[in-house]
Amino acid sequence: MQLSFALAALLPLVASAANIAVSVGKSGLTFDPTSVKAAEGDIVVFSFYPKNHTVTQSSFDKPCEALSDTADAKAVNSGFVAVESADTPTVWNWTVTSTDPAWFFCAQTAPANHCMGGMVFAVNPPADKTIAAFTDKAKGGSANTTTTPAGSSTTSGTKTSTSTTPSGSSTAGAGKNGASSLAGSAGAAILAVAGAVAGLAL
Ligand SMILES: [Cu+2]
Repeated sequence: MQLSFALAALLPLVASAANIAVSVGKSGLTFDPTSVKAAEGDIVVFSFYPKNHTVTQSSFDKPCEALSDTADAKAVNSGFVAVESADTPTVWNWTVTSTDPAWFFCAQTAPANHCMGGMVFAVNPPADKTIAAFTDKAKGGSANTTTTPAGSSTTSGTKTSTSTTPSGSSTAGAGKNGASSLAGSAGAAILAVAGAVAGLAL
């Protein structure tokens, strides 16, 4: 009787220290999940995926700026964790010391700024400071005008194709228009040339 009573009293204690799994950079520039609820004593088990990310504590107001150590607490920072293969993620644990909200970002900035790409994470975000709001702030970053979560990597990728495609298609269009108006004024040779140009452009 007494023993079972003691066990029943212990069970909630045992159950309360949880391991919370979070993957870092597993599918793009993301923490997954983007936020968790954690109790004091819980362990957040971060699994780092390629290529090179961090878990760095920041603040709600400045998502992409590392928090400084205070007299009370050391700011949480995994440092850069370089990982070769997605088959062997590197695991890093952080034990939650308080139920207060804690905000994190990835400090990688090359070749793209991961934080401004939305790579942020929160523990116990309160109702008035959601992870969505935190992510928006991160994406706004220091340059509010550059919206893109897709960031610089996608932009540079698209730049090449967009600069070639419009110039190519507009040349072809001009060639065709020119061809039809020239055909009206009977320039057969020029029409052939225009056709060839249009053909080349296409
Ligand atoms: Cu990252």
